Amino acid sequence: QDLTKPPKQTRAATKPSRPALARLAIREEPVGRTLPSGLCGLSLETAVLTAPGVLDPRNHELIELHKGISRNGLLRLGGNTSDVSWWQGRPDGSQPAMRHSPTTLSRRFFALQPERVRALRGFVDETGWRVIWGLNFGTGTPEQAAEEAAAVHAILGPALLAFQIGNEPDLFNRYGHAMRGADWSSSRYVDEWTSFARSVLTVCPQARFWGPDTAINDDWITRFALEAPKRLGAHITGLSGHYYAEGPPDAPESTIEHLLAGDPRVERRLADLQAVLPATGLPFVMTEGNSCYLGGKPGVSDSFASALWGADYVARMASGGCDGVCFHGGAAEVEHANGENSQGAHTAAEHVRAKSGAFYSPIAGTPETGYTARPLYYGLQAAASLANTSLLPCALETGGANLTAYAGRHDAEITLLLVNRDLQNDVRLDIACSGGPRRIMSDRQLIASSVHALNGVHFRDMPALAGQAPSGLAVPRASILLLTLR
Ligand code: BDP
Repeated sequence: QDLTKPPKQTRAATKPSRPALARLAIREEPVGRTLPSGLCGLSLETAVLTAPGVLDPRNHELIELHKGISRNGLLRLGGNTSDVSWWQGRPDGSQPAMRHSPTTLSRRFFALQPERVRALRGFVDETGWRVIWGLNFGTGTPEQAAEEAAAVHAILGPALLAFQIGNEPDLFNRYGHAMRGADWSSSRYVDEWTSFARSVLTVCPQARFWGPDTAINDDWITRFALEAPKRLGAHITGLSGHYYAEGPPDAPESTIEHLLAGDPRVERRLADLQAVLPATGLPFVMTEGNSCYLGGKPGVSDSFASALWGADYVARMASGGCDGVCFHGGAAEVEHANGENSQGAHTAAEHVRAKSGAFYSPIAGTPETGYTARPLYYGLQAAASLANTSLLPCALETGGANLTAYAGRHDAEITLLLVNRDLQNDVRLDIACSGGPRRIMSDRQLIASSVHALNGVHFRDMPALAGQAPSGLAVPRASILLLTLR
């Protein structure tokens, strides 16, 4: 893809209409919390560690792509394959007796070799990122978790932020993981989780834990947030959950229009978090998620729409109190199967097919093919421009368009992220700041030839606007505008 050429505009095909007139009022006081520098992160299947050369200090292309998102982001290793992985630490390399056979998640177990974790250490040291490591809670034992944790802790050293124990434990009764049947509940989970964590602490007394890494049940997050610190005290250093905007891929509503319309579940989740987070004093990160589960939907998850969705999603979560979002991806080479189609049937083959495309991954490729940034990647870069800023209250009159605005201040500068997810309406925007008139320092658009574009997504600088007052700004339909004001 040639990022130097502007994309061909296909908009002429649609009827020209008057732009929606929008107005944004930014209050410069009170200044909200400062967003972490690692606001945008990535998440990978644990099983990616079985592929040589991926998370490796010699994988320069992948390292640079990570640095292009953040200089100190969060790389979460987990997913369903973390619950079917085992630590290959015995002198003879043999597999310990697992607590349960792989069930609907995978047809096999994945062996984790110490040398791959050493390569991971080299990789994250190059990127400046830190790791959240998921231990096997699904099919492993507390003793196995302890052995793996001690080894991983020793190898990763300061690059290890925390362990998680179990991926999406609120769905374990669906997967049929060891003895988690119909009576599986958040209280049973917290009890079992505690015995795993205590087992880890006997061999790794400095271990830190995040959790609960749940899929959909926010009441499990609340329970974990209240209970786990009571039991493990300062060893609990963060809270986590997952979110997929759509899915499965074959559901009729897994569309671009639906993705961009906004999701009331996000608002509900933020409200649930607000009720519990302040009292815990712990950071909260969406450690996994993406546009559409089961590997994403082609034409949606890999299109420019995913960039518009992803940028808005990160900023919305951040402005609601979330400290970071890790987008799931990679793992094109990982064979694993889970989940159901819209009829509730397991579709292992479909999932494997989806996985080989890994449609939602912000970064596509393998060490052999090389790597490319997918449209979503640019959406993360756009959202990451709010990192290290302190959020300012915004009052937005959208003029009827599906426009969102987020403002963050850093010293004397205000960074603005404006996301026009509207597929029909261009926007003309006037901005007023409570502290007095401000001028545009820089102005970049994230655009593509159409919301369906699979490549050609690029930032376009608009130097002509520098020094101007922020009024009458064009925010075309399906585009992002990034401004700095001074
Ligand atoms: C999530 C799992 C992850 C899968 C993803 C998907 O945690 O391992 O890869 O779904 O279905 O629920 O794409």
